[in-house]
Amino acid sequence: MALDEALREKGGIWIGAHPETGPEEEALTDLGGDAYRRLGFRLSEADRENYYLGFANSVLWPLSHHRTDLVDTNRAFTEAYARVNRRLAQQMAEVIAPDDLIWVHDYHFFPLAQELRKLGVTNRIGFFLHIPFPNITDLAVLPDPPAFAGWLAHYDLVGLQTRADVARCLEMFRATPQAEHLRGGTIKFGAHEVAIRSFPIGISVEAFTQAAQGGAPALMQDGCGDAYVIGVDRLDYSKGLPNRFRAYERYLERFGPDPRISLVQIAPPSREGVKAYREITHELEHIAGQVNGRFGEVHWAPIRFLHRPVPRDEVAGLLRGARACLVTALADGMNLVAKEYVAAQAPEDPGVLILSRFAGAAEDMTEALLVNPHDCDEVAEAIHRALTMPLSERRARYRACMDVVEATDVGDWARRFLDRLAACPPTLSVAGKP
Ligand code: GDG
Repeated sequence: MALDEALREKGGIWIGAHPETGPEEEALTDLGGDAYRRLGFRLSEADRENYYLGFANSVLWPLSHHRTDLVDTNRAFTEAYARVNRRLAQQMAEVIAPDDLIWVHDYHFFPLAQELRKLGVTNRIGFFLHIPFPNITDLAVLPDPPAFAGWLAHYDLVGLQTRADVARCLEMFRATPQAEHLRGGTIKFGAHEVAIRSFPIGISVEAFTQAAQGGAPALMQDGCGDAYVIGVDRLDYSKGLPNRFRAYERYLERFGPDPRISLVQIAPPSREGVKAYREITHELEHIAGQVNGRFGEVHWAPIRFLHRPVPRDEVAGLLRGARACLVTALADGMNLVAKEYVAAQAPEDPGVLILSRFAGAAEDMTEALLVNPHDCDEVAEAIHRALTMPLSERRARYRACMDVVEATDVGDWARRFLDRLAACPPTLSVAGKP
């Protein structure tokens, strides 16, 4: 979605995982596409387990979200991660033209530039990390911690979500003997230079604002009270959903249950092949049941928990209708829901964004109600404050947040990244190649 606009505008090839697993194939498969070529690389069932659910989502994801207790070290995961990246590099090398810019996305592909360089690829290669940059002490859980800096050093441009992420990345390079700091955030690693910069991602503002104008869908029209607070998250332990439900319980305890107000939580299933994700689903069902049993009425449930995907236009409409939005992530690269909620609001009567200090979005959206998501009382007070906030303050906070949303529109974000990548000095030769 984020890249569709850029590819339509500039042309190019999109390469991503084939939607179905199957036997490994020699070459990338054509997936069709009208405005630009889409190519798929096929993962085997074992690769899906060991590479995707394994190293990517049971090692790199928890490591980057400060949950090293959930990291599952397993030799088969490590081996699959290296092999899949090597194979993808070989398949990409067959389709890359000499002047192509290559833009790699996310933690599934950290070693891709290094593998491409080994094959003699000298194109400019950029990388964007959608999730938080890990704390350097946490990198010690990797099977080969020093290799991590080497993976990044083979890119020309590394884009991160926030200035805090850039600081953590530079701290890692500072502790890497082969890395030399040049001016600004540029690192020299052997003969190669890599620039580290923040590029806070955003949403397609106009499209989302339009989608929201349909208003709250049929879902809300029957049996629900007048007002609701909303949460929309992939069901992931990093999103802080149990603490959100507990904070809502604290709100009910402290400010009294009001059958005209509910919490609507949309949380579609995610990565259910990983144990930690199955466990958090049970935990949430348990808390919602407890809170509803304790405070609910025959005609009213304080927490409405939808554990299934909802169509995008309905999500947009529901966000528009909500008096407040709760984003209580314990760690989050950016959090697009925070931006979508603001973009969905009616400017003359906007709702209030309650935003975790640990979401990347909080670095710039400082006029949201910023909270520590671990502190149930603070979140409960923020809910009360949001629901009783005077219109003039709601409008002022909305305007300030909307300025940030507009300044980070995803179309401009992609243009800025690609322009910066194109301006990187050329890689004249790579290790082992003339
Ligand atoms: C990663 C980083 C970073 C959610 N439920 C439904 C639904 N959604 C949509 C939301 C939003 C998207 O999914 C979630 O985006 P987030 O940014 O909140 O989180 P991640 O999926 O973890 O994304 C994150 C992002 O990459 C971009 O760089 O911000 O930090 O973790 O758009 O609206 N959409 C529909 N139905 C649902 O039920 N249609």
